Amino acid sequence: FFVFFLFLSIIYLINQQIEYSVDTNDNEVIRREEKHVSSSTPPIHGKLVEILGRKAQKIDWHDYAAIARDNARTGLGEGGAGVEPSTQERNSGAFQQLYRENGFHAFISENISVHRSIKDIRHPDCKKKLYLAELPSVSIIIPVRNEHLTTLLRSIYSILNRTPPKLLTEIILVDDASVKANLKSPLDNHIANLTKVRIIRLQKREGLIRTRLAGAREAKGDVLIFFDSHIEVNINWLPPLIEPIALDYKTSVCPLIDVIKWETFAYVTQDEGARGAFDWQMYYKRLPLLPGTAEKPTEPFDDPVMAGGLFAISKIWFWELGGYDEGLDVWGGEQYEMSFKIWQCGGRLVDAPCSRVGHIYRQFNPHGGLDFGDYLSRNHKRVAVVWMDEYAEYIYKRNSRIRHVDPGDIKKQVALREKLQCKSFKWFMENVAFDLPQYYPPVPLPAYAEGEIRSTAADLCIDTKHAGERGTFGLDDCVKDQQGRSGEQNFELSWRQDIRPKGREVCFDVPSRGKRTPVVLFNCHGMRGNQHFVYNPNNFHILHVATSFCLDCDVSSKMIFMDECEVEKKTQQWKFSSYNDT
Ligand code: UD2
Ligand code: MN
Repeated sequence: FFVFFLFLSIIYLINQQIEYSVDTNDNEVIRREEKHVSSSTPPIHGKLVEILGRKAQKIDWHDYAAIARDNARTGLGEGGAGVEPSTQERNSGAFQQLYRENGFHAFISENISVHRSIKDIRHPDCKKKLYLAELPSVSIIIPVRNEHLTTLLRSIYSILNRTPPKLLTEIILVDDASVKANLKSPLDNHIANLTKVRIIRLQKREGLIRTRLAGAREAKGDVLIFFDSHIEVNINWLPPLIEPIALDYKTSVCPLIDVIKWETFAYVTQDEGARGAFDWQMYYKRLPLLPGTAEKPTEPFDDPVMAGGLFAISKIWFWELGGYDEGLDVWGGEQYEMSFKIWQCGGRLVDAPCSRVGHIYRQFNPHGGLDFGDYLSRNHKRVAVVWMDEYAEYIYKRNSRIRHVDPGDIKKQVALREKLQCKSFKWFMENVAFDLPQYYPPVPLPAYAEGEIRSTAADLCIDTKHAGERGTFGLDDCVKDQQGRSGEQNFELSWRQDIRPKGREVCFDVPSRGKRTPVVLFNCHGMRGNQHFVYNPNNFHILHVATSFCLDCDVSSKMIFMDECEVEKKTQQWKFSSYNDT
């Protein structure tokens, strides 16, 4: 018995010993995390955890010498000013060629220093903010497909000039098999002088998602930051972006995205932030900030969906989440995949308003990608099937291409969701994107009125003739058969109380109040304002609520405009094909 007791005691002591050694190990958290990381990922730095253990001393991270150098700069485009092309430049073949290749006026980039200064447009309170003295190191990953050289170089120098060197491990450019003739060797020559910048070249085109993955696999920093290849970072952008990650490695952070205008390269604000979302056709959308956010202008706020291009994530967390789905091709959908899995699998996504990064929004997508077929529908299908549960049906209802496209092999993604015990999409909709259905209802609500809008003053109908944004329009002969003619006379007074050509995302918009003010088409914002109309079936008026003016017309010139309402005026009386008064 004694021997048996001794044996039990020894077993007990050994157990205690093991537990004790685990409990007191400084790297305990890291060890636990390491277990989740696949063996193909690089070794992990212990730094994130070191920081958590230390007293959180905060410091002012501003580089005042760099700010002074920026302020002293003079020249074209400095201070983030826009540069207008001369008429001669604008008419040149090179100017137009560069626009076609890039979807922005890359020609302007040649006239601006790659070291230019930008304007500090942060909220004034950001200038006083302190951040943790110990922050993790970062690897910045930039996919590059046929980028314009000086625009790319400006992205790189803006980072090198405005990032604390001790936090910047490296900038990794990943060239997605670019085919631009004058890109490769000038880029190599430049980079040869920059110790922290390196380039990985892919043998064949992989699309931006696998290109980012290739960079992430090589990254040595604690935090991965993904950027597009046409950005400029603003003053002190990095500390606010990574502090939330130092505090909780499962928090991922987006900067506020400013606009570098595609026409002039002017650096301007978009607004003071919004919360990212989507509609049920999978278009990226923005929701207003929640009440209370504006009162704390320097504090990170929850963001349901990232825009996609610019964000920071702990390297450990990125690989725990399996990185990106490698089955996503070319462009698009990855912002949903990453956002949904961050939230559903126990993380958090925030926007840090004191971290601002400018981005050139292109006028069109110059990447092509025809070899990949309908990659966007396939990407959306993969995301919907893996992450959206029963809500995927709302997507399929709106877009049958997504319903019918084959998502390919999704076993790995499904297994990951299972392994991490990720929450349902219902949870995401109820807890994170809880106000989304208010703006983008999953089940479409009925329109107030539909069909043609016929004037009672003459046998004429409103016809937008497929005009684009900012387009004006007027009256034309009513189309008897909607299929037979080239006009666009089929409208909807939607449940949002805006008027739009059926199936399109442009709305009647009245930007000002005054006699005979024109009506233009504008991207629908769904926020009423300038796009808010109501129909009165008793006097047949179409009333613009904000101006209290009525839709009016001139029969001989076939023009339409807004004017003071007059009850008996025939030119202000309109009939929809159908009106739903419930
Ligand atoms: C937005 C995102 C972008 C990405 C995309 C959806 C922002 C500011 N930008 O589109 O990052 O999330 O939505 O997927 O949120 N590229 C390649 N290979 C390709 C195509 C593109 O490497 O086949 C590179 C390209 O050089 C650029 C980046 O990927 O650096 C993003 O492409 P983009 O700038 O054309 O996308 P964008 O801004 O329209
Ligand atoms: Mn971009």
